[in-house]
Amino acid sequence: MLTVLAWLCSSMLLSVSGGKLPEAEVEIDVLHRPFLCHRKTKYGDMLLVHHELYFENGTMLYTSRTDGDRHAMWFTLGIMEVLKGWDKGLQDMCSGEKRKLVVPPALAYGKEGKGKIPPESTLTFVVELLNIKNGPRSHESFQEMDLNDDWRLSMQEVSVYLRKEFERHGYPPNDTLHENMVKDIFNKEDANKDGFISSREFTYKHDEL
Ligand SMILES: *[C@@H]1O[C@H](CO)[C@@H](O)[C@H](O)[C@H]1NC(C)=O
Ligand SMILES: *[C@@H]1O[C@H](CO)[C@@H](O)[C@H](O)[C@H]1NC(C)=O
Ligand SMILES: [Ca+2]
Ligand SMILES: [Ca+2]
Repeated sequence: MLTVLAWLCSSMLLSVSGGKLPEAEVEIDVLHRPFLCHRKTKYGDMLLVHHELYFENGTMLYTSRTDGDRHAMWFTLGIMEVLKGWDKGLQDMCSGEKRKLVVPPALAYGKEGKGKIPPESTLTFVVELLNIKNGPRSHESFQEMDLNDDWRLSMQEVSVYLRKEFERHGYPPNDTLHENMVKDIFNKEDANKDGFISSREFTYKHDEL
């Protein structure tokens, strides 16, 4: 349930604001490139990854592989759902590819640090990309949701889509939950309150990275 909620909420409901990014760069080292590459990641795509996190001194702080594959994570690229260093460092990547990213503090946890991560830490991530999907804000997703092709989404269409997504992820449908989510989505996304989400309202806005 958490995965689906995170997936829907973060990607459908997130609105992004923010200013210019600092000049800092991510150092990218490709550790493995698969032989076949049908598609490369771009902003707005959903990525499924495994990752490890190391301090500058080489100590590992985190690995998503502790319980087999359970902690692989989906996120949307380019909308600051993850560290800026990831948004910058995981573009043009193939499924099956593995990268080492050296992320300066300005693109990670900055002057503050976070939890066990001290202030001004440069972090090293080893990220393996397992899967790529069309982002929820893509043209393809809109078309998939817009069942009657009138270029706007009704509450009914969003509801049908939610139900399908839940089923696809192996969760039983829950009308109460879906109704609440639809309401929430329309509150945030139906900017002109005409009861429909237009393709313009749907298309997510992100700052230039
Ligand atoms: C490596 O750096 C981290 C963060 O500064 C620190 O917590 C850890 O104790 C260090 N490990 C070693 C072996 O020095
Ligand atoms: C359905 O969702 C509602 C609201 O989130 C929750 O309170 C309820 O327990 C759920 N019902 C089932 C059968 O999972
Ligand atoms: Ca429609
Ligand atoms: Ca509208």
